[in-house]
Amino acid sequence: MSVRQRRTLPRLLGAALLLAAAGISCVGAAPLSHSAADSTTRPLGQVVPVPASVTPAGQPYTLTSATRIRIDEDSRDSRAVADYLAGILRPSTGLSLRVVDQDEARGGIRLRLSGTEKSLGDEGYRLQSGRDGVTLTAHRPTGLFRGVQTLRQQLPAAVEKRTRQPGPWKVAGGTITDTPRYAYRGAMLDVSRHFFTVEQVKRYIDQLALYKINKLHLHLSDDQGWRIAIDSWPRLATYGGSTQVGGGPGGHYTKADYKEIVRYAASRHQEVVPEIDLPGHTNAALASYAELNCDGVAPPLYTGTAVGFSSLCVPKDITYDFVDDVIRELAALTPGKYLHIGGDEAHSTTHEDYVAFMEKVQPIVAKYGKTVVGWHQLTGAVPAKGALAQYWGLDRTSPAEKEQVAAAARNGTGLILSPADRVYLDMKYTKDTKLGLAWAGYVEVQRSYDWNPAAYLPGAPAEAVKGVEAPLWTETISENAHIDQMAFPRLPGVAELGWSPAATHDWEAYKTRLAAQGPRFEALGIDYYRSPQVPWPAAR
Ligand code: NGO
Repeated sequence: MSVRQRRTLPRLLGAALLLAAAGISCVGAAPLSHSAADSTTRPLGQVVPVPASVTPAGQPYTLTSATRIRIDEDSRDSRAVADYLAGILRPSTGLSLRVVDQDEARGGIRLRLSGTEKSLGDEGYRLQSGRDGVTLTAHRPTGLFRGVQTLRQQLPAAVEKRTRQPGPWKVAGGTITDTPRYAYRGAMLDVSRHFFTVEQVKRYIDQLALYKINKLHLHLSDDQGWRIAIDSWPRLATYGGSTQVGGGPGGHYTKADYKEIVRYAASRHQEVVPEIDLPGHTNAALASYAELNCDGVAPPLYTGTAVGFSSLCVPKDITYDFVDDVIRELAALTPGKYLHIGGDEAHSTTHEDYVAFMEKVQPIVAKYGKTVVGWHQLTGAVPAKGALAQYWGLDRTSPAEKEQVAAAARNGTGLILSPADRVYLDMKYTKDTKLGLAWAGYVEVQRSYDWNPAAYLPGAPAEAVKGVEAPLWTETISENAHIDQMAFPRLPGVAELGWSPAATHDWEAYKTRLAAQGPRFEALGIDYYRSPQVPWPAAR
């Protein structure tokens, strides 16, 4: 036993005693026991996000060469989930794991869609595991996909590797029944400040899937770059997308690229929420088309990191032709419900103009069949019926600003919570973090996890909160390794806040479960921040 392990074990046992004392074996994960140190069978429910209900019982299931993945006949959706699961398990286990109709085999891993299990909702699932097999039951295919993430995490971390590993491959026995706390559990990637390729976005989508994130918000335009091809205004992408922070070459998505991102996200049961930031944060557009500027003069492209200096010309008619074209083309690429229109930091737009602009633009979003999302400054105008406001304030945000958002929430505007001093993934962890910004303070792992979305904003009713989102702004982020460092391990904590019942919230228990994700991050090639707040297992 290494010194590190000797230090970790008593902590694990301490946590086990605490959990046992709290008597929470049926809510959240099974209590830890000595077997936590035995990496072959992870105690049932020791996953992130922690499931709503966990009842350990009986023997584990062991995957063998006889294991089949069984699906209901004729269900294309189940087959897609089964193929995805097999794709994860085959390389590391070396097992064939053939996908078969359920009648062709017994036991094994069964993916079962049930029309009668309505209480599982769109995303819930039940996992039953015992000596003879594992059955995942869901009302919808998305529930099967979420259940697969739990199943994956019940297996040893080495299952994530892409080369043959020794095993054994055991799933602890018992029953998990799990549904999400919030319907909106998002992650945002800013592809404007630095451009990220389709492949890079897919890599992030795969990482998000493991933690049951269901919304991928793409920040597609900002002062530094316009990243989506719009046929009626081609220079937006070809010129407005031609650079990025620091002056690199930038880039943009063709419509085919973008459709591929949307398709891939859908295959991971994620909905893409596209954002065109308006009326501020628009220098890339203003630089591309002189006629969008009040003075008719196009500014140069911008590669710095200041905010708040650009604005569309609110009084000009052409502004709304532009917005209509962009939203029409973007909505046509968007199977999802939402279209994000930004609205933050419009410091170069007068208040009157801002209100007038939002009054004209929100109906355009509705005209093309989408629901408005805006940063919470939208509540300074009149949010459209059904709109969501994304709150990105922080502890020191003025009471008046908080109250403006809370009042809108009391009035029916839904909230997505992204408090910058909690869940902005671009904030430094500590003063020593090389990447990131610090305007909202340092955000260590505990701080990003340890808050309650339902009670966060004073005066906002709990029912107004539709979920949480972790934004990753990319002024300082330009590579996969940077995304990894900033998102991991904070992102899984935000995912847990969005998914798991409030009753399971407990930093002490969470940090132990998070620690167990360390080897999984490594197996997946995620270069995460080794926060000293988390009792990571000793490297093997
Ligand atoms: C702010 C600003 C962004 C920055 C980000 C950096 C919002 C909503 N607007 O968040 O333009 O990139 O901070 O942390």
